[in-house]
Amino acid sequence: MGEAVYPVPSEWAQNALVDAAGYDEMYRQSVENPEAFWAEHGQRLDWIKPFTKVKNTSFDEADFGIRWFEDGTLNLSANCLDRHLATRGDAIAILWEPDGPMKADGGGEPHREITYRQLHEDVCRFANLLKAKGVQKGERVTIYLPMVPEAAVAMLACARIGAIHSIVFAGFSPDALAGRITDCDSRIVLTSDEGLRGGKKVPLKANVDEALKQCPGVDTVIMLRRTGADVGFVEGRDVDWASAAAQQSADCAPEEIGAEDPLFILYTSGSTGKPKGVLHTTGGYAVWASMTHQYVFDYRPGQIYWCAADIGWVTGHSYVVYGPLMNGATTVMFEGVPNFPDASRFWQVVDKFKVEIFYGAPTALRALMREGDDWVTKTSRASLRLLGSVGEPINPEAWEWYHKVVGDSRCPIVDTWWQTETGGAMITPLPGATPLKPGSASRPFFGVKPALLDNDGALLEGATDGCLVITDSWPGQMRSVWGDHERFFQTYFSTFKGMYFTGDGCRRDEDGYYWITGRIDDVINVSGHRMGTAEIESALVAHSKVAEAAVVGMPHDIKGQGIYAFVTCNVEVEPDEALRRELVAWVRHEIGPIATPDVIQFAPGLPKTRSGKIMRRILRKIGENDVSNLGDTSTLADPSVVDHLLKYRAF
Ligand code: 6R9
Repeated sequence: MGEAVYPVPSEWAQNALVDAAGYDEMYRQSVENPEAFWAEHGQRLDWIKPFTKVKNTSFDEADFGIRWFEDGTLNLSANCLDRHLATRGDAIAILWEPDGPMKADGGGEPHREITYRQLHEDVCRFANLLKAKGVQKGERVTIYLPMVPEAAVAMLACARIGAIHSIVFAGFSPDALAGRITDCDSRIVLTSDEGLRGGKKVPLKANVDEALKQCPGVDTVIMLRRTGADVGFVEGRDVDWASAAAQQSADCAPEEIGAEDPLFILYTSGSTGKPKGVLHTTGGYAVWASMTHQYVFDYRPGQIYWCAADIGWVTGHSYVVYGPLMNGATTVMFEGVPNFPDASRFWQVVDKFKVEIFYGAPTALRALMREGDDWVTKTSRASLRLLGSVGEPINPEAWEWYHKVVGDSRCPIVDTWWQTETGGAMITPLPGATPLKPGSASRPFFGVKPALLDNDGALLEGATDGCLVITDSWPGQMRSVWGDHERFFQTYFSTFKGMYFTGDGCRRDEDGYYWITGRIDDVINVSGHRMGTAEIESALVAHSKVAEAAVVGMPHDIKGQGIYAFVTCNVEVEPDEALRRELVAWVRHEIGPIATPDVIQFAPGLPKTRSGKIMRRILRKIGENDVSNLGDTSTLADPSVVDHLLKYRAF
């Protein structure tokens, strides 16, 4: 059976920003002469002091460094707000939809429409409040907020004064929050009394109070009232958001920020150790986020655009807030979940706001697909023109459903491959230029030079499978790991010398299309969220009854990958169902619900080599339910361990 190919619809080929020939030409320029290409496209921003240097980057150990537009200065909040005031001040910047829909009888919470002018004012007031609390340029501000417009206000206020924001997803536990606050040495936390998601309340302030027991350095908590719940309030430390912001002036001149000054830190899981603080700087990130947003979504001012990601993930940073606002977009911000109060929710919001561009995650699509087509087809969706996918590989079946049922076979799908580290889309179709193949992220964006290597680092040509690397820098690339520049180099540039290693496996077909096959390191992708197996293992062994643990991925119909944990208990412990439940609850408590193990298999021992290394290859195969050939097990210290694992495996 040949692969399906969906040609570019003719109205797209005619009207899009770039067509196929345009893509080829721009791509060629971008890789043949990056200096000239980015000197031109760097002009898309308003600079305070224009840059004269464009690219100064090396992936080699001797002169390692990544700098873009390094002598330019700018302010990102001014690029998102001030620059639009004269032309689009009364246009809607943020269309916010609350967790629960309005009821037929008029009850329920209304949506909010925030114009660029209003957002500018809110950001200025909040920036002044941060300054009044002593926040300095370069200082870290931790943001632990639900999907409310104030989250965007907080980000932009930090950018306005040059503070570095570190957003912690509001689903993370107090422990996970505390670790991130401590790592970046932040003394101020922004939160709300509670969050609302899928009709359930999330005790955010209580989580902060709990976390701060471990963080003596935090002296200020600014709390937004979202539900009005009665929560703890520490005099002298806690500040009421609304009343404190209202007292501030609505005038706040944007600070002059160097292109290479930090913009934000975002913690993400890697294959080893605790989560890394991925550091992005200002100028290159801004060029990348705005340019990819414009070209990948063929965005034109006035269009209603909705990225359904949470601001706790990089997709929310680049494609809910920064990219769209730099482009003067109307960006929808949705507090809720796809299946509350029912599985029509996404498409009802699309109809309500006449959304033209919708960008979501395969895991949500798979969950909705399972509920049946009626939830979709009873809505109109006539406003939709373009669909996007991000976060994990989209299986062709879900792609076809998205295309046919959600998009009425009318809307191209841009399957965008990228990472927290890359700042924005890297391998992606452009809707007017790229024929689509379901399941393929297709071709590189301008300036991106992907390559495939074998395990020994040899460059592979033509149609092949390999490890995906990027051979040259692009403006949106992360600049460092917060507090550990050496770890940055080691993690990404030491596996294959002189190249950025993505951690993903990939196939390239005869048309030069890239097909991401998933992580090849010890990272698993659960519902589009990255989890380091090491993190879950360390949570498990922190339990007093657990001696050892090993975690691998397993196939999961909805989540893409699930979490399969092998656990060895202390000798005196008799593992049973109660302990299994206790451990599941424990991991949820230690990290958060996204780390909930799907399977816990108790084992008297883990397969280890004589030198004591866990042979993860065997565990991975069990997790994948592919046990017909476990490979060479002769180097195991005790091969009988494997028999027990196989006998009691979950599938
Ligand atoms: C943006 C984001 C990054 C990892 C990445 C890869 C997977 C993301 C994908 C995709 C296949 C796509 N991934 N997009 N795999 N097709 N379109 O998700 O960042 O949370 O850092 O995850 O997600 O494995 O390496 P992040």
